[in-house]
Amino acid sequence: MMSRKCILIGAPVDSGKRRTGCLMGPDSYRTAGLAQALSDLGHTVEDMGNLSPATHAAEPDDTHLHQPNRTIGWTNRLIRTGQEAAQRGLPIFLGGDHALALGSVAGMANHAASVDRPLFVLWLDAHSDFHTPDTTGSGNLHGTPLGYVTGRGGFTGFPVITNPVPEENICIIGLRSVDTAEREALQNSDIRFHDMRQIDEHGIARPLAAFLQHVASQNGLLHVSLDVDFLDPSIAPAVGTTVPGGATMREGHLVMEMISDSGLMTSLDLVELNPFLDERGRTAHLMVDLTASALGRRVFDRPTRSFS
Ligand code: HAR
Ligand code: MN
Ligand code: MN
Ligand code: MN
Repeated sequence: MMSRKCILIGAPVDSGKRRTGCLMGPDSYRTAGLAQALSDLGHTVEDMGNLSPATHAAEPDDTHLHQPNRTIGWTNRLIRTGQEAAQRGLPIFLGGDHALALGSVAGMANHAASVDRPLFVLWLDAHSDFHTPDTTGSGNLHGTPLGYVTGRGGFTGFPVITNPVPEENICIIGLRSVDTAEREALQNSDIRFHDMRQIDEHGIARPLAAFLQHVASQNGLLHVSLDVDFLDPSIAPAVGTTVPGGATMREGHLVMEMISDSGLMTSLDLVELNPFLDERGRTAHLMVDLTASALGRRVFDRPTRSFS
């Protein structure tokens, strides 16, 4: 596995929903030993510390949306910082809730355009996060990043999307909680999406391999957005929006190992960890272990011989 320069970007975004606690995420990943795990794999690690949102207006008091202006401030900050970091290494965004991905993905899309390569996005999540400010029932902006980066309308006051991510460049795996408006929009889109039932029937490796092969064939950059709730709550309880029936420990690791084998990943979000809800740090540790798998940790250097 190639040695990478990993750039840790603390993004304690907590404005994307009403239940707070994700602001403790970046320090929880640090406490769980993320930097050491990466350097043990031979990577260089730079920690940029924790960012704060760019200056933004006070929140309106008459809006359906929760803290839109703070999320706008975060989006501005993360687009700029992410784009700059991507020129120097592999940004790892330490969330923070999933509203951080409005900025991280938009920043990666700008970076990809600047090097004249297409951006692909692998979205590992129980939710599709494809709402717009007009369709969200909850008003929680962590449910909107894929709507924003694909260039859907309604994001008044947010940075204008200069490089929309084409729908056909996005693959969502792990779905089991999709709102009606999202379901309709998704079914009318070119996004590839795989719900848990499909994974139960056919396994998680097949759709992932097909997507990775597609990314490689297009010489694409690959942004991976890992939402804690992709995983089953029995192994990853530290998240506000638990949905039963999620990915197992081995499905999670297999996804990350295949990403590592592909050599395609150029940026990563670790989102929705709420350390306030964790049990002795187990979810933070699991997220660190999954990140290590995505960056080359293996039991053996090559596949073991099978019995035959
Ligand atoms: N779809 C629901 C909403 O928009 C729940 C969104 C939950 N999103 C996350 N990230 N936790 O996936 O409110
Ligand atoms: Mn999400
Ligand atoms: Mn989710
Ligand atoms: Mn959602």
